[in-house]
Amino acid sequence: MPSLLAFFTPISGGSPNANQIDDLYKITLYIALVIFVLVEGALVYALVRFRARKGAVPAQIRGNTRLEVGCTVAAAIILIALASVTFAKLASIKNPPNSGPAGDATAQTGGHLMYASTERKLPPNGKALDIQVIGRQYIWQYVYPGQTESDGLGAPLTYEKMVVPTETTVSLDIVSSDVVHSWWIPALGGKFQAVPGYHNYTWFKISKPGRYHGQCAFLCGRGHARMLADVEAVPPAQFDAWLASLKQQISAANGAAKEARAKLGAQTGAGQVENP
Ligand SMILES: [Cu+2]
Repeated sequence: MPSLLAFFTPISGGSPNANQIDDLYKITLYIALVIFVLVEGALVYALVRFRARKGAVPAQIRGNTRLEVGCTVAAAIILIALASVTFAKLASIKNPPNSGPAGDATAQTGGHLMYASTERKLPPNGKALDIQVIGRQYIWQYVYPGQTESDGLGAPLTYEKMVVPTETTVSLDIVSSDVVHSWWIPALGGKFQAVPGYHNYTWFKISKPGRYHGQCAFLCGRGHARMLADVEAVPPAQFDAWLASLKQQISAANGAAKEARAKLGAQTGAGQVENP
């Protein structure tokens, strides 16, 4: 039975906000199931019990105030209950919690303490790992904190696969470089659009190492189907080592590019080379 119900409810298990969304669906589903059984049961009972017999004249009933008021009040009570549960859970879906004690201490601040705004919700202590998600036709790009160059450029970045530390609250800043895309890793929470010129924010916090799949959820052009996304959660120490090696690779590539530009500049004159 649980697996059958899971078919009707969202994927969850990756992050607390995804779990809360799943809980809300389940509560609504259980209430709807009870109503479904009651209504369909009454219908089937009436069909069998009062099935037409030759020459039978059905009872002529015109209105039943008590029944009508009762149905309206019951529906209103259900509606109020669903709304109350939704609003009670909304805060824990929108507002991220602090990172756990085992969370990534260095990554949490990302070199700076962030400030919450009306759009961007942050954990109570203001510390989260800040990753920018950029939608591009047709690939997801992720920019991690920490520049490799003194001029503020050369931030570590990856495509398609995002690597994050476990037990750490990750705050996502979702943007687009071209058209509207939609960021969605079902097990890690709700869907967020990447809209050119706007910032949308969401978060997740993964407790155990693992891999979570998703893909662009908004038709963005002919390569849309290839726009896959993966989030891999690794222990904080492993994340730090991974980020350090990524920075090293980017630094080395920047150094090599600088050298190549200088060499080309010496041959053709610096004015001929782009970005001398
Ligand atoms: Cu797309």
